[in-house]
Amino acid sequence: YQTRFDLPWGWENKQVFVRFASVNYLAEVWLNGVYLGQHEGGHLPFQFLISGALQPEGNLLVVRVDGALAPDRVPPGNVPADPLHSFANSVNYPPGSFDFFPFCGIQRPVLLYAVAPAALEDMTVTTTIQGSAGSVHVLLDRPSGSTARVRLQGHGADLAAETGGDALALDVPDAALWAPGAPNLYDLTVELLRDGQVFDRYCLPVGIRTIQVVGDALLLNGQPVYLKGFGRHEDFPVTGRGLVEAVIVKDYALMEWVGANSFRTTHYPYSEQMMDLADRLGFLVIAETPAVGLFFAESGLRRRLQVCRGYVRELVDRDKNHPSVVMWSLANEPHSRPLAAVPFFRELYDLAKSLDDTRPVTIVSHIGVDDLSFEFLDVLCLNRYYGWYTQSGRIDEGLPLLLEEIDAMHEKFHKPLILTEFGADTLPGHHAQPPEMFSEEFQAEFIERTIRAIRTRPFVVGEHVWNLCDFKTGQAVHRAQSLNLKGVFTRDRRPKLAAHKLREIWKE
Ligand code: GCB
Repeated sequence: YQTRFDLPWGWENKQVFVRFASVNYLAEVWLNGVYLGQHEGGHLPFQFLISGALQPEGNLLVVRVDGALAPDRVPPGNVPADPLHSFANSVNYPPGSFDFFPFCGIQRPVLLYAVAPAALEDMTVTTTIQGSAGSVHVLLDRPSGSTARVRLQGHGADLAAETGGDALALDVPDAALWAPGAPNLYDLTVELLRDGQVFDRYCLPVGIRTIQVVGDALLLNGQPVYLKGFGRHEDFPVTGRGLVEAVIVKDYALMEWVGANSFRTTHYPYSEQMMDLADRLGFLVIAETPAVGLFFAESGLRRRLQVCRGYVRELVDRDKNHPSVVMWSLANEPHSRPLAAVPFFRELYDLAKSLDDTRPVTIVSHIGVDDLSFEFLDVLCLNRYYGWYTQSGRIDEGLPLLLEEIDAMHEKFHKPLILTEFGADTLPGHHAQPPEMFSEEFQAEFIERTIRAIRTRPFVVGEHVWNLCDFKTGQAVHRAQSLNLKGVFTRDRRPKLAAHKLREIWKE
């Protein structure tokens, strides 16, 4: 990819950066023939300081993108047939070890931005609650010799404080807490001053809320919370994974219509536009790294771990200030049985906790009770397809197995459990009575009965249907039209019967 641009007027004495919101998979970047660097992995932002390489006019920005699928990349692809990695043995083309199309390229905006010569580097905002009061804790990474002035406004509050240090707290009496259904946000403004002059300013919406795991309960603002929602994909006809803001707005409208309060960013971090709206609309988000389809054969393992460490850092860095984000998911369906997986995830878990000790950390598993990483992870997340991939067509046989399995997990680990995937492929317009696989009736019944069954277990704290919409995937014998058809909406966002059924249940 290449493009030319002129330096905007007035930017001569500033630090100018070029920022890529997502390039999948490996990006190498040049400006005016000067190599700026590279970034590995899609769905997370990166930037380069380009002041030194800029000219006033006709700057040439060049990006080379390498989207090859390889076993030592994350997510992996072209994995040699290996007993440790079941997906590699199925026929999937292109050969990703995951079930979605490996769209590559520049998928989100590329922006130039300019900041003051010495600027605020970073800020971390966390919140606590005591009775009806809330506290907003602000941690600043800023140039020395400056003073920070912090102001919090909204919901009748107008609070201010100044510090020469790095940290301060603002106490908000009678705080308007953030929650689904009441996504109250305050406006936080941070100004940096030197000799009484403001030289940098940053604004951030802040939601006051807490999230905790206590025993086998998940508590939002100290009260049990239940997640109703979906896994989803950034996927749309024609544009693939390229950002389309209208689709984001549409998807939120559909999720609100159906009564969802939550989603997981399956299987990679979603766009920043999506995350901003989650704060504003009041959705609880499980934010997932791009680590899907991990396998633990020795070859390439250290490298995959290094890449995953980078993803955890970059994800927490990007999304830590979103009140909507209530949990980090380190990976989806790692092939975790080999013992090598345990130290691998222990390292990632410790890293995530060291970066953010305010949110629960999990992985989303298809191993279940034998997944030893659940010993230290905070929440049990399970993907299950009894009645679909196994006991096909026999919901009656599948449901007792599901209950037996989640009971065993609870018995062993005593932690809250979310059924993070369940669903059935469905051809829109195909009907059957009695319900049979691929009919709209089967999907609606499958979803309803699964929900009613798991809700009999008090340790279950959430249900995420797979998937919000049908989505493009690789070619495979079980993927007609190269689509995964488990959407309760079609790929062009029309409801199937199951969407109406969910709306009944979730609005009950
Ligand atoms: C899963 C995966 C998801 C797939 C889904 C399916 O367990 O996490 O990526 O798309 O199953 O439909 O097979």
